[in-house]
Amino acid sequence: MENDKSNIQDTDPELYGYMQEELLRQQTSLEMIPSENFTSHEVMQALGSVLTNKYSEGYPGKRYYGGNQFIDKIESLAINRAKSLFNVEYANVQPYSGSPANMEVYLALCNSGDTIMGQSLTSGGHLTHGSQASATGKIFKSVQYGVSADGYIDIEEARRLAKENKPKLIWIGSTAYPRKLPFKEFAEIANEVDAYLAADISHISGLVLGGVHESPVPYVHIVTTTTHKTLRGPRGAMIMVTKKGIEKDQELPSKIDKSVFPGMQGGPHDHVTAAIATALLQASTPQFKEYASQVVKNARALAEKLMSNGIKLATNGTDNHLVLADLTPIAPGMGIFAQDALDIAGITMNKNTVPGERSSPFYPSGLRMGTPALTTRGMKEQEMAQISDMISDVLRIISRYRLPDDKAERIEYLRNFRIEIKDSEALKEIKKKVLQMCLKFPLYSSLQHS
Ligand code: DSN
Repeated sequence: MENDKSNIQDTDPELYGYMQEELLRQQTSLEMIPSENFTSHEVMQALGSVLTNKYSEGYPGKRYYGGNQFIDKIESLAINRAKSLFNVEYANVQPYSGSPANMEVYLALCNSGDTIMGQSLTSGGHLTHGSQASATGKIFKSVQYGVSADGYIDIEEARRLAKENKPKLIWIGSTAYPRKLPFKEFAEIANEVDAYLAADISHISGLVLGGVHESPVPYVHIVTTTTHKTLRGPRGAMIMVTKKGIEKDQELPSKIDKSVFPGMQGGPHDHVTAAIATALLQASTPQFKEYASQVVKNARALAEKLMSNGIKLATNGTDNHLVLADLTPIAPGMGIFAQDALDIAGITMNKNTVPGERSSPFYPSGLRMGTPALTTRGMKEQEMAQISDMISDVLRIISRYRLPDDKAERIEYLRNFRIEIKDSEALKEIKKKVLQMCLKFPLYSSLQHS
């Protein structure tokens, strides 16, 4: 066994070098992918701890292996904090991440071939809410609702589809939707067709705990969430059952426990469970409420300045942590050009489909951007306005490029585009401004956190 002083820097310099490069990238760029965040030293201490060594199949007090007396305390702590903070009756903190968590909900409630309903991927929903590209769209009969021309969830379409198809399970929750989620309206729909209603609040769980987005808990039976987005914890997930869920089906907690283990997973990742526990403690503080509130203020400031710079936004703004820019007025399919050029300028975000997409999911016309990570760095409305100007400048620089109609031509055209922008002096100038801003908001002093 290596001694306690051995260090990855000395024993694996190649890997250490890549890790240092990633640290530098995080420190020197503007991280605007709305599902990402910078977690705390405490969370990283838990992740980098001896808890990674243990196997703990089962649940507190009911393990298959010995030696779990302290893991039991850690998992119970995480469960109790989740129950108390979200005000739910039951919590399972073992799901490895969001997609397995959602699959575990299906496994608890549905049989293959059952009808389920969720928001379509192209209108901002998640793959696991029944997309044909996901196992959930193949195993179940999936019905998909969308958004109206104004970008808001089409509640009447969802109601009609639910009545026509009688889904067993309905999802409400999104990955690229800039507005408040209509939990109450979906509760009425689920009630009308006697469906289970699950809210996937992965993107907004930090906003819910911070009191700046309505909680789904009074309206739905089940809540799933990842723990690494606005919640700012480790990469992991939770499944919760509400009082309403227990009233509908007393067996829900035991169905979900069995579905997570042994249904889908093996041993839980105990180091992640500990990190979830400490992230939940942090999310219970007044500072976290301030953080969540600032995330939303920053997204609004970003949206307002982008719109005043002439950029079209889906729904003309935002209620939450993200903004969906619709670049169709420049040209359909501009998302990929914008994502690549912004990357060169040190601004990280992702191309995305927009409501009424005229291009394709591979070459979409939108850009999804968010404020959770920038807000963790301490940036406020003033920086958001400057960043909006930088984004607008990048879009102007690339506005002459057009996605070829001919699919074969696209690869060559994009290759040439990438060569040209790599040397763009205008983009380099923006990158300098990005760097100056990043230096004012330092992030992590090193890779080591214990
Ligand atoms: N990848 C996540 C996101 O970016 O929203 C969803 O799984």
